Amino acid sequence: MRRSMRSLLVAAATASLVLPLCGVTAASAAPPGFSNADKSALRNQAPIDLAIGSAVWGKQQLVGYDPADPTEYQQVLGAQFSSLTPENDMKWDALRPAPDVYDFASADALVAYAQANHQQVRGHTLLWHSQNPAWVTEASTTWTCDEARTVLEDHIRTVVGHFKGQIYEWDVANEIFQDTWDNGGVRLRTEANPFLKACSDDPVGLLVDAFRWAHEADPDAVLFLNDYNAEGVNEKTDAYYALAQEMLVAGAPLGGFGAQGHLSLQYGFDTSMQENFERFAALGLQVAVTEADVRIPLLAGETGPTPEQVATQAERYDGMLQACLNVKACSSFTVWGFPDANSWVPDVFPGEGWATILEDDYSPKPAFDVMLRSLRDATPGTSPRKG
Ligand code: 9MR
Repeated sequence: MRRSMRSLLVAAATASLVLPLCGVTAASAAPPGFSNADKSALRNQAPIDLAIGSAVWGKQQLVGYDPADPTEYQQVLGAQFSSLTPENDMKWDALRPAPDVYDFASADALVAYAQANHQQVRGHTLLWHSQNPAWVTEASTTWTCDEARTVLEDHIRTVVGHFKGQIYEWDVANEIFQDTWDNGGVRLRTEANPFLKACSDDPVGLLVDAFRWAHEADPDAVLFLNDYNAEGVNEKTDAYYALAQEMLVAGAPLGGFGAQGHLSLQYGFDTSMQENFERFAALGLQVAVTEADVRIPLLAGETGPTPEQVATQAERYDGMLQACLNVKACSSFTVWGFPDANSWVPDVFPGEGWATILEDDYSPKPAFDVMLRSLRDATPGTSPRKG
């Protein structure tokens, strides 16, 4: 029989609502108002130097939030996580319906919810080849580099400035490297990314400036590069490692490297994740797991995941969490949404799913349980990590 989390979650969420707001922005700050007395909540068991996050689509889940009458989803989100990442609300297509129009409605709702629940916010994302509005795609066909820079600078300064002091980590540049299987192999996306394309003569110069603009708009936010297939030491992360060094030498306020952590049981687990994090940490950067999920391919004749698959999924989540816990520079570990009904996976990978840590009735999967245990084991009480 499944354990219901409902009563515990309601207790934890309610407790959070009566505590004063503290305006916490530093990644290392403790989630205020939560003790490790509640053994059922990830955020309460985490070391105080590690934020535990989830993606959330504010437009669908948080607009209209009433602290006195939260939905069950909102209760779980508040009870379990100390950090939120806007799954879609801070992307260009959400924030920039037209060149001269900024629409912060759903992103503001997300930040307001986070503050009411003593959560930090990871900003996502300022420079990406996907989810750009049609006007960007159209205009970019004729952009000079100067024109692209003007549009990007205005966006970064306006958006980061709007959320100044409210966002502790920003994914400034997302998925800027191609994959090994793409035409041309692992190199900067100077074709698919409209800004890098317009400035393909000096794409690194554009990246350095993008980080500078963001830093000037909010000096306290830690600024990240972020990508998928970036967990272990591989050709793509070698390219990021070289880029990070180049950007740092050029004086860019680069502060972190994020491995998204979108895994599938179709593939093995790359055990070099900790080693990869360690090399970025040695550059003086923070690291983070930014979008963890572990999708499960349906086996022939099965209508859902097998117990073995569910157990392996738990191991993979824990493998990523351990890599993060073992590297002190790992400042946040974020799962890419919950429950399975909200996951992006089935839309994109037919035949795969069950990728999140909670069942659709919010009962915990083994992946949740093992993460809770590992967080508890990593710290004696409300302390930083051991080691
Ligand atoms: O989860 C997001 C989904 O709702 C969107 O439809 C999709 C559009 O590209 O983006 C998803 O989030 C992506 C994230 O922003 C960047 N890394 C990959 C994530 C999964 O596609």
